[in-house]
Amino acid sequence: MTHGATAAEVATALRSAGRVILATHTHPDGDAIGSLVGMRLILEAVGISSRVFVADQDLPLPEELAVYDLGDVVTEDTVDFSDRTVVFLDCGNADRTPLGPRLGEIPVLINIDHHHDNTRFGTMNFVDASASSTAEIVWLLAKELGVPLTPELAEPLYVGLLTDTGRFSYENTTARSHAMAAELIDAGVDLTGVRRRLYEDVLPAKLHLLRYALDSMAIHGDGLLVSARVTAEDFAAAGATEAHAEGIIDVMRVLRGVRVAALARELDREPGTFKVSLRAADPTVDVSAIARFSGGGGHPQAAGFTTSLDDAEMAALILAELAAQDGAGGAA
Ligand SMILES: [Mn+2]
Repeated sequence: MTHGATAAEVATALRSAGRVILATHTHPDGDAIGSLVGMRLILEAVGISSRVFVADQDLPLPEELAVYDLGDVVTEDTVDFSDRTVVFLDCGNADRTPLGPRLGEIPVLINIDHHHDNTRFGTMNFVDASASSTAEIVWLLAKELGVPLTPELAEPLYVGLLTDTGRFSYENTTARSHAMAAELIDAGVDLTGVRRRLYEDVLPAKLHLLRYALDSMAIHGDGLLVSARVTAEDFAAAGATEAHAEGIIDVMRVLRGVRVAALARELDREPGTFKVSLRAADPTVDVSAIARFSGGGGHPQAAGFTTSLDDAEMAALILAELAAQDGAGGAA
């Protein structure tokens, strides 16, 4: 069965699941962790115990996400799929998990996600591209399963919602997202605590890295594209890690006239290779199509890919893809 499942069908499958493993994509973000933690609590509330899979390379989690209880985490070495139901959350395709080559061993694989280009790799797929976040879908499933929102459940779901909507500023933010936020806040989310942990308490390394990024900033295509890149050397000089790059692109995407922002970060383990984040500042642009052209993926408004191109080559490629989208009937 690979048809799109309904929320009721997913709820039924979850209720009847015996032993559950919850998994997400590599480099888990706020939505990935918020959805895992939320789903674990929801299953617990209906009497189903689950264990969370996190790839070895992703541990330890970034400190702002490590505060949530994932229970006794399983990794590549300890995971056992026999007669398990595996629930993937926020994972658009099998390449985004180290479990990819082993998915065939999984008897029941429930794929719950909001990426519009999700490859439907589950035996049951619940993909709602109109949801701002996977956390939004998990919140809907909590209702479907009759699980009340506790402060403990509400907070991780709020973190998923807040981070995937860029604090309610991206195009994926809807009335339903705000309605969800209102319910979660009523349920007791510590708004001040979440805001401080995720967006304040900033270490100098983060602002130093921002400085290096802005120093490298270049504007291309008569102002349509803004790019910046931080090298491994910049990371070292700033005393920064990958997590400190979070948010830099949001500083860039607000430039007047810009349609796409691109931030490239050199991978520490692969000198000369850059992980590029793309953001659309124009809702008619689909940056996920640009990312897919280069072997990546994501959402229409936020996507990414990996490249060894230099800044000028990368800019030329992005501008060419942008022109191709306009030519294909997109807005001018
Ligand atoms: Mn997400």
